[in-house]
Amino acid sequence: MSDATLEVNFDGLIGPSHTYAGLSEGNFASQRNRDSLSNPRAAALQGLEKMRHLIRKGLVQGVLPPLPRPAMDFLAQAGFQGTDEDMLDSAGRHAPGLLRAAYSASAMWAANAATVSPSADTRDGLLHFTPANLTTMLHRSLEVPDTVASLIAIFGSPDHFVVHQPLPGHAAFADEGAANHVRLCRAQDEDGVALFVYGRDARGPVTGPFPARQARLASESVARAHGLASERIVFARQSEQAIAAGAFHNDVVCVGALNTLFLHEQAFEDCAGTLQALRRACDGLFDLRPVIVPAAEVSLSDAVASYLFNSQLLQCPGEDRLVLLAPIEVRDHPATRAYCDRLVQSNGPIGRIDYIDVRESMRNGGGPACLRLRVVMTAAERAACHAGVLLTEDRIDALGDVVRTTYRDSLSPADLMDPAFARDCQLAREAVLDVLDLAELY
Ligand code: SUG
Repeated sequence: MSDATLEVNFDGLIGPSHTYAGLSEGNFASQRNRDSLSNPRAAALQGLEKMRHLIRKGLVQGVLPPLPRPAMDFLAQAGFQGTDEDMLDSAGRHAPGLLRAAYSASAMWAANAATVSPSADTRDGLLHFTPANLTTMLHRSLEVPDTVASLIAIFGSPDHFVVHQPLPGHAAFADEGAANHVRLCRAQDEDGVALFVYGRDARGPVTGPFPARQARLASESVARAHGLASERIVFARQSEQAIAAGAFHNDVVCVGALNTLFLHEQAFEDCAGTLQALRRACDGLFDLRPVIVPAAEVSLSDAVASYLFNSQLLQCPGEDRLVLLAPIEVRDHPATRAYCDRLVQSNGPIGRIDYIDVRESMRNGGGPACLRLRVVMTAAERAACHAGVLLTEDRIDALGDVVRTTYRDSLSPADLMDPAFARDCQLAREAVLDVLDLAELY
């Protein structure tokens, strides 16, 4: 194993109840595909092939398990009583929206699981996680306790890791995790600069048509808890225009890696001011390399439709320029395809685009970057985390076998009424946990 400090991508394994339930206001894909048929088996296999792709590039790849669904505790809190079957039946008849939320597989979008600060950046030299409270969307808020349990099971060693409590579950602290955070640096083991992007101030008026999911107070609280140096932090406001165009998270219009920030010119309320603040924060460490995509070349609407920026920006061994791992929708969209062809021909920091099929997730508004939580880890930290979640191709094959034998290949929200499905979901998840040596999470 390499002794270098590396970025490890932990992808959320797509769960057996992946559905198009139309649960996310302001997420156009989720709204557009509401009630269409999903294919959980294909979804999970697409996710696994993305993980395999990174391993074959020589990167370290991790996985986070799906959460227990249906969330029976939530249905009990919502007042349903009796056996599990009674509760599911009654929820389906009287509150189908709650049943959809209870079955949501939205934890697959691991970029929303937590905000992560590597040990190179924190005052105490430990690797910090703050699990996101996800207060804005009901179905996403249900992820929190089980995500905390997964993170503790994987990053439990107190000599290396701190898993904080989520922020208070109030709108003033609304937090969507790493989807609104970018870490920039010269090399992974050196001091970094943290860009925190928020959609609204705690008490700010609601002006746009859709919820701004990240509150400034949340970003500030996470930076404080992680012990980041104040001169190495920038807080930037996401543009209202971007949110209104369907960029419900900043990672739909911006992605960064090392000293490169790839962004749409309308990503921030004040693009020039944000870049100036970032240059100041990077001063003495490295030169920032922004790659700004003009609206005249790719409109916000093209960016949201294709998910150009919801790509993974990867430093691959043996390659001197970064690789953009983009969804195939970028290749199939004329404006973004043309832009990407020009991008790689230019002399900029991005040298290649790889296209990947994560269509099932895309149809719910989740691209390659949504599916992964980035954790920059030293060799000692990799050795201290739970080994079962660090993937080899053999383990991916084993997960693929579980998916092929236990996941359905067709699911509609109406199928959630089938009481047998709850048991199928539980058995599938337990088989996944066995492969990852995480039976303690049963
Ligand atoms: O929170 N979709 C997710 C997509 C999250 C994408 N993540 C990042 N951009 N990092 C969301 O809106 C839709 C579920 C449904 O409608 O069934 C959903 O939750």
